[in-house]
Amino acid sequence: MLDIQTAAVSPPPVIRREDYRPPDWLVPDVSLDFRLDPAETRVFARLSVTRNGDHGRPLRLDGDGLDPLAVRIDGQALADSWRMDGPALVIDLPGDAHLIETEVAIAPERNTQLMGLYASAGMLCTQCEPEGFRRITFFPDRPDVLSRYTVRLEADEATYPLLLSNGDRTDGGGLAEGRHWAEWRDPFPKPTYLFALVAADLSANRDGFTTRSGRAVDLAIWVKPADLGKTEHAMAALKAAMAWDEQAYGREYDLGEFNIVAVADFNFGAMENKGLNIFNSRYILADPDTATDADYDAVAGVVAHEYFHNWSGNRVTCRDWFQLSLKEGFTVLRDQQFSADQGSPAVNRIENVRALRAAQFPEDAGPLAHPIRPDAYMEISNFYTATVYNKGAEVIRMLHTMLGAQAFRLGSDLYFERHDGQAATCEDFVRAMEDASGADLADFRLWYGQAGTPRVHATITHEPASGQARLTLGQTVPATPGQPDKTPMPLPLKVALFGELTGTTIAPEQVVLLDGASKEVLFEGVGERPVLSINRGFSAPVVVETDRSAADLAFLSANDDDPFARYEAMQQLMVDTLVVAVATGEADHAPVIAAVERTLTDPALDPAFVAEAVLLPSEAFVGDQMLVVDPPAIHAAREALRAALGSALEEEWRAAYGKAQANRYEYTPPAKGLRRLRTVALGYLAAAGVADAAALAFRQYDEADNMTDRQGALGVLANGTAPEREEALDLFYERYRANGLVLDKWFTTQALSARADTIDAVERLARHGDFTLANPNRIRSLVGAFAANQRAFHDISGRGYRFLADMVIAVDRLNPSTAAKLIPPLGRWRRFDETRAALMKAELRRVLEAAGLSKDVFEQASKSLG
Ligand code: B3K
Ligand code: ZN
Repeated sequence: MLDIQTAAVSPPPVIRREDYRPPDWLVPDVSLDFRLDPAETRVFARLSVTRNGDHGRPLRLDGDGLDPLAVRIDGQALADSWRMDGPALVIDLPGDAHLIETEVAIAPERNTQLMGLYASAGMLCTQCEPEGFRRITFFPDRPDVLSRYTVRLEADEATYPLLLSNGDRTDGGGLAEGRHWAEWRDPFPKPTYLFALVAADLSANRDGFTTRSGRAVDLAIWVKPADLGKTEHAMAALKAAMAWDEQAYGREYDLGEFNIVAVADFNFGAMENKGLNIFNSRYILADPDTATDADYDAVAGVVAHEYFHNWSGNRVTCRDWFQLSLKEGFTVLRDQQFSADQGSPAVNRIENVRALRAAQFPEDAGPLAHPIRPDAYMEISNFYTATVYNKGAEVIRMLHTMLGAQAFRLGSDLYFERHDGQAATCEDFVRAMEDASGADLADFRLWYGQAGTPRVHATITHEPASGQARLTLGQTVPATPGQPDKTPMPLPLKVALFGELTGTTIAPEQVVLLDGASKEVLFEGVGERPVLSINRGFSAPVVVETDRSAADLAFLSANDDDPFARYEAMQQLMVDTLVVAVATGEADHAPVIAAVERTLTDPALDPAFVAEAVLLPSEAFVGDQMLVVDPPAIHAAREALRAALGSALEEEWRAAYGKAQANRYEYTPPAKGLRRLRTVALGYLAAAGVADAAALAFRQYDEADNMTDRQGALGVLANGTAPEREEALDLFYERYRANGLVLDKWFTTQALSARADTIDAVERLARHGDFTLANPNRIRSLVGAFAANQRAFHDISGRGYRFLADMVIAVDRLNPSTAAKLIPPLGRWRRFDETRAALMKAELRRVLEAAGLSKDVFEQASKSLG
């Protein structure tokens, strides 16, 4: 039988931040004893509980689908003292300290939600954040109850030779009937969401790290024996992250062991359980034949992210789930800083901003908008969002910019020192920054409570006679659901001025703090007309509107000394051109062609930067700039500009392609940059329709000695109709059909195709023998990718919407949190024409009518309908 959620007959209750109350009971110590078996695992729990404060309330232990097989209070089975209140176990306790023992039975192999203890490819593993622990045993399952854990694991030795939990292994041995056991102790008090166990038959890549104070740490990355050769990159990233956190934040590792386990079935990227990180295998396994350069970067970024949580999340955790950005926003910033230090900071920043604009800006502009510290939720799993993570990181990055690196570091030191071992709040973080720097951050706190992307309007005027230039800034924060009126928020804008005639810097970069609705900045001694460079490095997560001409943008794209600003000017030029093209059916491509040519042929530029700068903004991003999104018109306008760029610069693309082609595979930043540029150039040649495009792409596919080139060529072929397309797709499938992670790429490439018949292909692929709803990566590879393909998803027939809704309903029966993540594209109906909007709303209604809907999907679908 499947593990099916119960129906949300009446709307689920709303949990509010303002209702926070400290826990009634604490659990300083817990011991857990697991008799592990996929069909039936017995869990024996011993909780030492203490009354917290002066009250007479009972002990309430959260449970989800658990039946108490035994309950003992101080060793006695007192049947009158406890009762079930819905899924929770409630115990009346006379004194202030008691020992509670419970026993439950759970069935990991029937756990399709992948929350709690579940089975994946022959192993048993856990996922507890945010509220999975209550599916394992009765406990106050909230992040502000911190306990010291002793965990005993017992299992069949042949099936599960490896038994892992948090902390350090303290004991273990053999038992009768082929069973064995291990004991683990974690000396650091932690909340339930950081608990983990693994029982498996895996091999380890072992290594070591000595912390700067001399602690020797045994490192191990556990994977299936066949995958051992794909763990070197993750191990190198882990050691680099450990060293980086010591140097950049003064944070050292604190246990004798650090284990990472890779699993194939996982609801998201990875999990920072204390001393035992559990990973989606796609963020661990990498070798040149199966992982692209982007995959390598993601592996390093996620390994570092989870490691950094050891301080920002584990040593200092969250008081309640409304504070999620306290650990996630800060840890994303830390992993971004790490990645920037490892490679090209400019390209890294461009990638961060592109991700923010693709995922967070639409969220902030739609029905699911929420502040980085939300005020209310039905299901907290729905709030692991780009807003909490990526905008959360941008907010802390602004603090870094405003306070300066030194004061920021003093603030983070104070935060860690003050709150070590505590469950803290976002307010605690801001106060530590304030106390360490002496800055007044009273108004800055608005960023935690207000949703919506601020719009900054900037104009510059110049009086040649007086030599004065005046920068006028204005700010508005749009209304969002539940927040009709907003207050302007302080935001740091990095600004510089360049001379139009001489190309020189008139005013070097300065940070202008826009700390109200408007501001004026005066520049003296400005002889020639200044060109404004603003929000350099993307110093604030805002939309900047300027009246800069195409000529000014082209000038900045060639002359700005901030690489991000240079990229941004080019993007703006491209967006402006495309918006005009969509509105009028025609546009002057010449300024974009000239700017791209200059960038492409500038020998001083890093190819990795060039590859980013010459790429057109996505169809979705162009849509975000329009009041009513017209997907076919955007597609046509963008394809026309791509074709024009391809033809006009054919020689230059061929030259860039040829230069990159000579590059032999190695994993270094210059080699990566050349590979990226190579496929970008190939894409433009194909867009131009040059006669040999498909042959070139097929040759690249065929001769590739790495996945970046191979997948790049396949992606270019997949957009077209040449016979090489089917040949390459078939070859790819045959070569990689046994490798789930690579097969995901095969599904994604087809789902992202620009062809008009992509919806047919996607419907067919959903019936393919390798498509399964049991694996979240596979669902995302087809359904998630397809919903991001603006033209195909928004096909006027409504088939795309119907397909997505069907998938949501089917996935929800197995895995509600993964189903709920598929919904947001349907919630964007307000931005589309009446026909599409009606079709999208009809599908949202159909989802809401499905029997047995989870609260995860109910919350997202009902809010999306508005
Ligand atoms: N903290 C986990 C995310 C858990 C998501 C639960 N729905 C991974 C991370 O952000 O590092
Ligand atoms: Zn995280």
